Order: sequence, then C-alpha cells, then structure tokens
Amino acid sequence: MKNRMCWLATLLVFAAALCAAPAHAEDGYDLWLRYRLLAPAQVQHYRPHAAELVAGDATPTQTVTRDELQRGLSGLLGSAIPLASTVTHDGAIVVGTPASSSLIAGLKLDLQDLGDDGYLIRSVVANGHAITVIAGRNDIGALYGAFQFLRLLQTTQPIDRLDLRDAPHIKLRVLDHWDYLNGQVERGYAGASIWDWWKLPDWRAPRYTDYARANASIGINGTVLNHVSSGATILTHDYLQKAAALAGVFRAYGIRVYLSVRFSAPIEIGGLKTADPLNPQVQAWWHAKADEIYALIPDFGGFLVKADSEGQPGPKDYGRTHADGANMLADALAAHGGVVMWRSFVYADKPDDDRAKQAYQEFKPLDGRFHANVLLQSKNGPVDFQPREPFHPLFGAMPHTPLMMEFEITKEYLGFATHPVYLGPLYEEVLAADTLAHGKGSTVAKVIDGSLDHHALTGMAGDANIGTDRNWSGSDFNQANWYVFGRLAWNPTLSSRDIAEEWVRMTFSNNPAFVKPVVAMMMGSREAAVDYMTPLGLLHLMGPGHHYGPAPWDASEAEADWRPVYYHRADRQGIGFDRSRSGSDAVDQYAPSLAAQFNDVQQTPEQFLLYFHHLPWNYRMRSGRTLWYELVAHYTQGVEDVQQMRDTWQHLDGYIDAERYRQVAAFLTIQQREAQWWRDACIAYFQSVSGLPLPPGFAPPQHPLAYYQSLSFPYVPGFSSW
Ligand code: GCV
Repeated sequence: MKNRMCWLATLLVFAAALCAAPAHAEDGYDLWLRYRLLAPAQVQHYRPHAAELVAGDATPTQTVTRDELQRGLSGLLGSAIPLASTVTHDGAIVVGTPASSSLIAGLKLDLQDLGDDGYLIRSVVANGHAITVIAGRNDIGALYGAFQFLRLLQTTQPIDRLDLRDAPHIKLRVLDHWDYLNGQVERGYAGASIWDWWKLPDWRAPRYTDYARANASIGINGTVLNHVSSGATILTHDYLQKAAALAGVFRAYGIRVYLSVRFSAPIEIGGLKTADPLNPQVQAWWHAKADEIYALIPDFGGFLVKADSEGQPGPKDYGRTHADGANMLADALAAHGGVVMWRSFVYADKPDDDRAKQAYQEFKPLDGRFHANVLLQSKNGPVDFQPREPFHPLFGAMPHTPLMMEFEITKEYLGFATHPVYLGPLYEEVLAADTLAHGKGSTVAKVIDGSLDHHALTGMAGDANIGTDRNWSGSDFNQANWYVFGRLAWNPTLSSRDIAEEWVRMTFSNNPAFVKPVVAMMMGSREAAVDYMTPLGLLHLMGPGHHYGPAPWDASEAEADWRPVYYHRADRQGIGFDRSRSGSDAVDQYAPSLAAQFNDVQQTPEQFLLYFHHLPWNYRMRSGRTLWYELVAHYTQGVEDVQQMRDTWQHLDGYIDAERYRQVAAFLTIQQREAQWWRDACIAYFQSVSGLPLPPGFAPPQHPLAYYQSLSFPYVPGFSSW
C-alpha cells in the first residue's frame, strides 16, 4: 500500500511537472520567473512549508500577490497550493499587511522601520500552527516579499526557519526606455518597442503584465515610456490616454509611469511663441498639462528631461539656467507629488578643451538651486557609458542636490546583444568607488542612496534593454543586466557576484556544476570586453554613430568630441588624454585627495591610465613592460578570455535546454570573432601611429589596417538617422 502511495505521489508530481512545463520550447520569455519544477528532494523539503496560502484579494496588488505565489509555488512544487481564509494547517503561508490580514495584525510584527516598500518574512507560530508570514506595511511590500520568498525556493535556500527583513535603499528605481512612438528603440538590440502605441489604449497586450511582474520581482517601481529626445506628441491628449492605459496595467505592481518631455512642447503643441521657463504663459501651460496628466494618471511619477544637449531644446535657448528649466517643470508637478529627473548629460555646442568636463562645469555651480522635487540624473561616467570610465565627478560634488544614477543596461558600447557581457561588475565598480567627498567611505552608493548628504529623494535609472524579441533582451545573458540593475537599485551594496549566482539559478539551473563556471564566466566577461575594446583607460574607439566595432582611426563625425581620435590622442610619441593639471585639469573636478591621486601618473590606477594621462609608448608600466607592450598584451588577453568563455560553455552542453544552450554558443562564436576583430583593428591602427614593431610572441593582425578601415555598416540596429 505504502509503495502504491509513493508511486501515485510520483505520478502526480510528474503530471504536475508536465502541466508546469512550458507549452513552447524554452525561449527565454519567462526570464528569471520560470518557476519550473524543482528536484524531487527539494520538493519534498519545501512542500510541508507550503501547505496552504492565506492571502487577500481586496486590492489589485493583493490579487497579483496571491496569483504570483500560486503560480510560483505550483510550478516549483508541482501541485497547486490550496487557498484558505485562515490558517488551518502547519505550513501555511500568510501574506499581507496588518490592514489586510487580522492574523498579521495580531502577530504585532515589527514593521515600523520597513518604510513604504519593505517586507518581513518570518517563520512563526500562529493559531497553534507553524507558519510562514510574509508581511509589509503596505501591499507593495508584501508583493516584494512574495517575490523574495519565491526567489528563496527558486535558488533552493532553506525556508524552515526564516527571519528576513529588507527594504529598498533607493526610492525611485526606474527604467528609462529609449523608445520612439514609431516603435524604434535607440540603442535597442532586442527588436522594436514593446509599447504598441498604435493599438493602445484599447489593446493592452498581455506582455505588459509580464513586464510589470518582471520589474516588480526585482523592485523596479518606475518606467519612463519614451525616448529622452522624442518629440512633444507624447503630451497630446491621445497619447496621454495611451500612457494612462499602461499605467493602469502597471499600478497593481507598484510601477509608476513617467514621461520624457520636450522642453519646447509649449511651442510645438501648445501654440505658444516661446518655451522660456520664466514666461508666465509657459509656466501656466505646463501647470495645465500637469493637471491634465494627473486627471488621467493619478499616480503619475513625473518628467525626465534631456535639455540643451545634442540638439535638444532647453532653457539655455532663452538665456536661462538648467535650474530655471527644471524648477519650472518641478513647480507644475509639485502639487501632485511628481518629480523632475533632469539629466546632466550635456554636450556644449562648442566643445572646449575637454568634453568630459562639461557636465560638472554646467551643473556644479547650480548646486542648491534646484527645487525639492528635482533630481539630477547623471550617467555613471563623465563621457558616455564606456566599457570603463572613472565615476562621474558630479557624484560627491553637489551635496545640496539629490544625484540620481543613470546606468546603461542596453549594451550600446559593450557588444550589443551578442557579446554575453554581464554588467554587474561595472555597476558595482562605480557604486563602490570612493568619492572621498566627506573623507574615506564616501562611496558613490552613499551619494545615490542619500545617506551621504541626507537626501530623502533618491533614485537610480537604467536605460532599458527591452524589446519585442521573444526573450525580451536580445539574448538570454542580457536578461541578467536588467536583473542586476533592479537588484542594485534596490540595494546598491549587494555583490554583483551574488546577484549573478541568483540569476543563473533562477534562469537556468541550480546544478552547482553549471552554476559555478557560468558565474565565473559572467564575472570575467566585462573585463574581457574592456581588454579587447578599450584597455588601460582608453575609451570611445567605436565606429561612428552606430558604435559597432572598432574605428580608432575615425574622424568623420561632425562634432570633434564624437570622434575616437579626440579621445585617444595617439601620435608617434604616445597615447592618452592628458586630464592632469598640465592638461585639461579634469582631475580637479574630483575631491582634492582623489584629484591629487589622479593627477600623479604613478598613483593613477592603471585601468584609468590613458583616461588621465598622455604617455610615451615606452612608458614603464608597473609590470616593468612598456605601455605599448602592455596595450598589445591587454588586447590579446581579451580575445583569449573569450576563447576561455567559449571553452567553458562547450563543457556545459546538456545541463540546460538545447534552445538556449545553442543560442548562447552561437553568440559566443560571434563574440570571439568580433573580439579578434577589435584586437586586430586596434593593434593595426595604433601600430601604424606608433611605428613600433609588435612585441615578440604576439600574433600580427589577421588583415592589414586598410581592410579594417574599409568596413562599413549601414544597417546597424538601434541607430539610424531618424
Ligand atoms: C539617448 C549617447 C548615445 C545616444 C543617447 C545619448 C543620451 O549619445 O549614443 O544614443 O541618446 O547618449 O544619453 O542622451
């Protein structure tokens, strides 16, 4: 009899597994929320702790929380979890808030310091039963807790004696979509825009809900729907209704909608003759527009603005400052609780001696002049999302202004969709960098989370890598970059390695024989890209405009400071941009002790060497080798690292589904070909400039320089002359 019961139970698990299995092949659509059946031992271990679910459905957020737990637990454990109105068994899971659940209220949990979005997960005894409670002060905290609880199971962590509490360190955790209303995505390598503006507001694609689930699962709570440089159409009533429809889908998941606005909108769609921020009619127009938006979207987040940069209109068109422009918009939103995220990424019409200095020069003098609901959104580095840059000198330099981080998730400069480069180490490097603004330990993370200068309004934005590709991000590994962005926006002190491991387990497999080498591969992938693209502090060597492939020789761009030759400054004598005090003096935009370090070539970390210094080719590196030798060695190392990544992956065949395995293998092949191209083209070019022979033992480029220079790419994704 016992045997028959066991057999029956096995059959049931098997049948449930079949139900939980996808109707389609593994195609990456489910992201890290795959909820596939766990190994039998895990199922056996967890099942007693998932005997029933006590969850409310009085609000949309409560309903989606309950649904997600049911969906996740039934997938992972192979059978549906019964719903109960109160605890009747050991192993019940109770989710909610003191307001939604009298049981939670009765437990008198210490929820006070969890803030609006935090949660607590605890094993307790209630009604005489051992249960797990997932509680927040608000519904959204309980939803975040539910996702964390599922993550514990997905990554096979123990759940029998839980006592976890967590709350986000950063208030606004936002994706910026560079999506145009015609469906094109700038720097998009994953297909077209997922917003089907044409069919909105009537058709709300199911994908929008899955987008919201994915974001909520990692704590993202805002989305800027349209491109920072898009026109004013998004602010017309028709399009606001479309945006409102999306906001309606996202609301239950705690995600607010924001819009990028064009500074000249009052002229373009408002019929005014000016967009001068000090003009009362302009101010009235924006106030009325804000009222109109909030009537449609009561929880609207606010505006993102790119002004006076790369041809965009802005307050400087009227002789006003960025603060005048930002404050005028902020005032229009203030009564409704909205914010302005004003970008510091500016290009002057006439670049002075150093493009990297411009944002600091324009914004530092404005510190303290922004209204309370303005955040200044700065890219992580002073130039433009390069494979490696020092942190932006504005971090730590504007104590009276909330500084918001902008990371690029889409890999404009790091191999598009096909180079499996994990950006976690890049983000972590920047967040952990010490600004020394208030002495040691003044990290960028502390600037961003507001703790350094006591700001309550804090934010982190990521330029999304999401499109209509079935796998959302153009490749499975690019999903990890969306994931790590969200996790670090929640807590910028988390380790990118831990996050990588979490992601691998949820996305692919918990088998340590798979997890360990893949995490190692991911952790080395960004350094490999730096090596084969822009080692030793070089940057912006990419092809003109489209940024695909190497073109260190290129001088075709209209603006001097868009050209690779502007950045590397290589000549017969040496290479690098002198930003020391004898050069552009960009070093003095950093705190004095850091400036002194960067100013001194001996103390400058070699990873930033050619960012701060112009040095002779025979300069002696710490290794004792010449700069030229070291440069060639780095380029070569990058290619070898990619070969190593391919070898690693080759040994992993059979651990995961064939569909995703094959795509990663194919993309690694592309990456290796392109890494070799990068190495060879850059070495061929720099050799032509330096006139030096290749150091002994290094293979010469596969083709002459003229071959690399002859390549052209008219149809690169994510870029065109729109
Ligand atoms: C959204 C760089 C990128 C552009 C991007 C711009 C910005 O110039 O190449 O694609 O445009 O930065 O961040 O505004």
